Amino acid sequence: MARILITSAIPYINGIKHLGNLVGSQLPADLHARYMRARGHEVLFLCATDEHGTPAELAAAKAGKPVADYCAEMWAVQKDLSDGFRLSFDQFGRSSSPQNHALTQHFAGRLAEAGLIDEVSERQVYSNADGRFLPDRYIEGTCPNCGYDKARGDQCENCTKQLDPTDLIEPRSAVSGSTDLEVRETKHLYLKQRSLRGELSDWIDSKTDWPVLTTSIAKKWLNDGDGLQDRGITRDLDWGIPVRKGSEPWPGMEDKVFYVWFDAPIEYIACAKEWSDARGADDWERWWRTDKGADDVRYVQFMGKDNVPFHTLSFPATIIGSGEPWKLVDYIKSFNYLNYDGGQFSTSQGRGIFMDQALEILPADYWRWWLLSHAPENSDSEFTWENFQASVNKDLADVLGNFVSRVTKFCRSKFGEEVPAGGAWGAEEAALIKKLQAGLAAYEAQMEAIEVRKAANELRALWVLGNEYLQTAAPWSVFKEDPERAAAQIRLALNLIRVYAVLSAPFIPDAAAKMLSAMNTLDTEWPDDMTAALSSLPEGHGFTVPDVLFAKISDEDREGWQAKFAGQNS
Ligand code: B3M
Ligand code: ZN
Repeated sequence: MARILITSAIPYINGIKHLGNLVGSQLPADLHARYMRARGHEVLFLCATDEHGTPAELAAAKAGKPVADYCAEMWAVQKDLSDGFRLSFDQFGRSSSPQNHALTQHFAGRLAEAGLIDEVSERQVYSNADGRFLPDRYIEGTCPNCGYDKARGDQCENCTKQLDPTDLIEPRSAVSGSTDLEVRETKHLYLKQRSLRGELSDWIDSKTDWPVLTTSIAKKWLNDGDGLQDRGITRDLDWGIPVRKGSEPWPGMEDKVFYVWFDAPIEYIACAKEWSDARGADDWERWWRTDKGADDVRYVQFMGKDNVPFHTLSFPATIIGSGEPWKLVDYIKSFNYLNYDGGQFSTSQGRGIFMDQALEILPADYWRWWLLSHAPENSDSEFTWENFQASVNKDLADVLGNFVSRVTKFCRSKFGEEVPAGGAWGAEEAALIKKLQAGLAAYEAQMEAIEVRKAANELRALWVLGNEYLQTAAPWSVFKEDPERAAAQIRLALNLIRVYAVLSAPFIPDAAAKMLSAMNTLDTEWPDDMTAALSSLPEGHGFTVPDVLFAKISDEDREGWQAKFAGQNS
């Protein structure tokens, strides 16, 4: 048994996330957490809301609320939606927590002591029309790297290059659109990332098992010459973590806060402390400090590709630079983008399906299955309503749902609602078990490797084996001549429902729970030995026929949703 620390990129507080955000971090992280728990490992699965920065300030202003109140409300909304999608976080924290304030200030103090912080007088963009300094992401303009005309001052969405606002060509205020911008003097702290280049480079080179998407982005920014710049880690804002050197004031920095990308990843650590504090325990350091037991933790992070530079360079620079024995990430699983029906999902334009809307239409499992089985791993992928309908109807309703329904209903009508006795398994069953055992090994291999789509394919293949068996064994015909033989076949099939529930739970936890409850069992033991697992429900064990597991999506429904979402997006 191993200990596995899992974090998902922490979603911004402002607004409800769309399905593209969900499949790019939280959902696959949940899949991994559920699988690892099912295999008996000790898992700590953390996520939080990312509450600082201008987006939060502006969203609160728009809602006419104090920013702290706005964040508290939106945290509750996001928490509710995570629960709705069955994201099994051990803690859903907040980057505005006192724990994160203290840890962020602690790291800044350590970095200063290590000589890794420069105080730099810099010229920053001030908007006369808006009467304020403009934070990076509220300046828009043309990317000097790729020419994209809606690049933000912190990063170009199009080519992922991290930017400084003064790099932008033809900058304008994203708040008001005003181009009446001037540059004023202000003092800021810079993290001297460049002096950590060697260490970061060696560390990344040692990660030979990382996905190509992760290492290619990391190396691109590390080796690009201008890739690893010293980074400003403070901002002229009201809302955020006040700049302090540990618990001491930082002279000259009184009105400033840390940059949101400095404190957000530190929340991964603070979140463990929130989890520990909430339970009145003191066990968070065994997950995070290598001098306190975390040296045998495996730490896996999940994120969209645009977040990779911050997790392969900036956050490790904070950790390494602190000179303290904090745990560094072992594996970074990153994702491409999910597109929506011929374009991009967009929060600002309200384009696509958002988490709340999705759950209003259909239960979480339908979405979980489609999203995970189409995770944008090797390239961007696309949501279309046709594809969604086809996947749900075929994989979930026709293959898995139908198996469960046929087996339980047939048994009820011929043998009653208990696992039938009599008969024996023969060559057909032996052949099936052999195939199931091999299929299970393939499924496990993909789950261990966090190959999400491939794992979904292997799981589907396991479901198909059950259907094929049922089709060829045909207990409904056999029953007429040889009821004992039919009983043996159905005994296996009922047991296979329990096995499917256990194997499928990481993908579709609600359906899995329904299947287990219909089989009247709490036995969630992993079917390491298929033969034994298929006898776990004994003869005479009672069960019930479950309600329809997955309803098919009709053409009418699909067209209705298509129109509803198209209208909203136009
Ligand atoms: N909130 C960006 C995002 O949600 C950012 C991630 C922070 S991870 C420390 O994509
Ligand atoms: Zn660009």
